[in-house]
Amino acid sequence: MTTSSLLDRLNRDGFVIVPSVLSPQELTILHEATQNITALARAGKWPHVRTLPKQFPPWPKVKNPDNPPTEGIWGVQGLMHPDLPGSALFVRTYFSDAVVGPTKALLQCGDDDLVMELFNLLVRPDADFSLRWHRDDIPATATAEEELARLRQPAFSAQWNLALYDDESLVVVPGSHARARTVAERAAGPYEDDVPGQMKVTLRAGDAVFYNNNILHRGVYEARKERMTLHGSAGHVEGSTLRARNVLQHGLKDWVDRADLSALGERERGRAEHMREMLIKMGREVGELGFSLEE
Ligand SMILES: O=C(O)CCC(=O)C(=O)O
Repeated sequence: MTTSSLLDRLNRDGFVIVPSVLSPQELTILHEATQNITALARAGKWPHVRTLPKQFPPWPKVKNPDNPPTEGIWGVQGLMHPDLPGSALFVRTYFSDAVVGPTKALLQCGDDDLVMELFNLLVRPDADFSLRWHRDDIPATATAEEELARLRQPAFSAQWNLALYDDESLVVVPGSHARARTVAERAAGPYEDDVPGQMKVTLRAGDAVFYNNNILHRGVYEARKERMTLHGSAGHVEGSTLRARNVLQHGLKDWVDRADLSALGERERGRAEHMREMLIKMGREVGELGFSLEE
């Protein structure tokens, strides 16, 4: 797909699927790595997890193998955290051309404009679970005017899900990133299964979806269906004030300066050093901002 058709689709629908971002060989390697860290996380041996039934940050830190997360987890946080076993592979994936290429096309920028943001893993929950309808950085209590004021600003970030197994957990209302909620959407219950126009985003293993994270969306997860979906984002330097809370609420500030970039090739390393520097600068400038959404 050309750069302009990628962007046209994102602008029109609020999301765009990029097929086969990963090769079968890359998938095999990432399957093993994600299975390993998910096993650690389920066993209470990695503290940065998304615990059930909590939907939004902050999640409690869990590190106690004798008492693993009681209701289970639905995500592993901090894939580039230097203390996570095997984080070098995730660092290579996050800063690769395969991911950064579409990001630059969608943000219409070059490497020097990018800011490092989030990189987490979404996994099969231990019990069936779903997220309510939401926009990532606009609360459900917002008036139509407040929604529009935020939605009319440039997104300044590209967020993506990169599926390592076939995945259709993400449900979106196409086009809702560009307008306030309709009367029906406002009246719908938080877990309404039949919002007009809703659709599942269907990804084959290796496909990515890039989406505006203020599209109206939810997640619907089955405990019995394997899920390992890389969930990341990168920002544009011009949007750092707008993006700061959305990014820093995930706790990166505590470790980002220690992320190990040494496994990268020279070009990717230059890109990564700069993106990280931009994130650290954003953290310095904005201070503590709290959290985007309430449970
Ligand atoms: O599971 C997904 O793909 C969506 C996750 C989501 O909506 C969120 O983390 O806010």
